[in-house]
Amino acid sequence: MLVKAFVRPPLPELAGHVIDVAADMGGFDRKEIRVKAGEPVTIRLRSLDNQYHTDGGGQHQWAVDELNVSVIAPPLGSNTITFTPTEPGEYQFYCDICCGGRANPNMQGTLIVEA
Ligand SMILES: [Cu+2]
Repeated sequence: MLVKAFVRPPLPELAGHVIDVAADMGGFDRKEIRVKAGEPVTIRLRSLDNQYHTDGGGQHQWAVDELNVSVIAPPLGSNTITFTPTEPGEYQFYCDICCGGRANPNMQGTLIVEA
């Protein structure tokens, strides 16, 4: 637990509408993300796992098939993707890299695009 606290320095400020999502082998730190249709949003995905994880090598993914969006965070690092959802609705986001991939209920959540 202590180690985890030490490897989480704050991330720099980014312009625009940024939603921070963190992932480790236990899953995403948020199961639901709400965004507005027609407004650009940046997902900043952070992996809290190091490269010694045998399953996925510490990488995690945040992907939504219907929106053609996928970003992969490196071990103990972050990566961003910016997109503009156009169709209101509920979409499943998931990671397909680590333990069980998208079949793992912890490694998925719901992106809600509001009108
Ligand atoms: Cu993952």
